[in-house]
Amino acid sequence: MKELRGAPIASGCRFAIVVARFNEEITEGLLRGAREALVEAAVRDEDVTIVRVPGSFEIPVTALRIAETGGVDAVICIGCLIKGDTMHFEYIASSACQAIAAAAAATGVPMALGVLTTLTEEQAVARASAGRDNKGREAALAAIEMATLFRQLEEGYPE
Ligand code: DLZ
Repeated sequence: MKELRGAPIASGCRFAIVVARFNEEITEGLLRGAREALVEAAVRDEDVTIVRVPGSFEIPVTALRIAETGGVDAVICIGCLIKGDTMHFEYIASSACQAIAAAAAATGVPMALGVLTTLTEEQAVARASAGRDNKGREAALAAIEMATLFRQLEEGYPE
């Protein structure tokens, strides 16, 4: 029996982080969490590209375009939708999340979901604060695990 799993160290892997500017104070907190996780995984700064977009609605097409270039092992998607802020909350949240999943499936490049969908700003602040529960950090950890797993798949199954 063979068992494959991702590794906690991802040196040599390349990542893009697509960050929405809408609700910027929150998304910057998520970005900090993601960057810290990448540093802890020994990912070099030059292997990380941060791409800023207007809002969460623009994340999927940007992630798709980046993945199509073939230059990254995984894309970390960061955004924040707060229910009170928009009557379109459900539309943007579900279309953005579904389109990110579709982009990952279409390109074969792992895309980690670090898009918050919260009922209140307090909930968003809690999820973007420094610490191990930061959702940007959690998204980056998923991206690291998937990137290192897919590197193993590309190398072929070990005998
Ligand atoms: C327009 C809008 C609204 C009202 N609310 C949010 C939000 O809570 N979070 C977010 O990331 N983006 C929001 N946007 C912007 C849209 O994502 C998008 O950038 C615009 O509709 C332009 O296409």
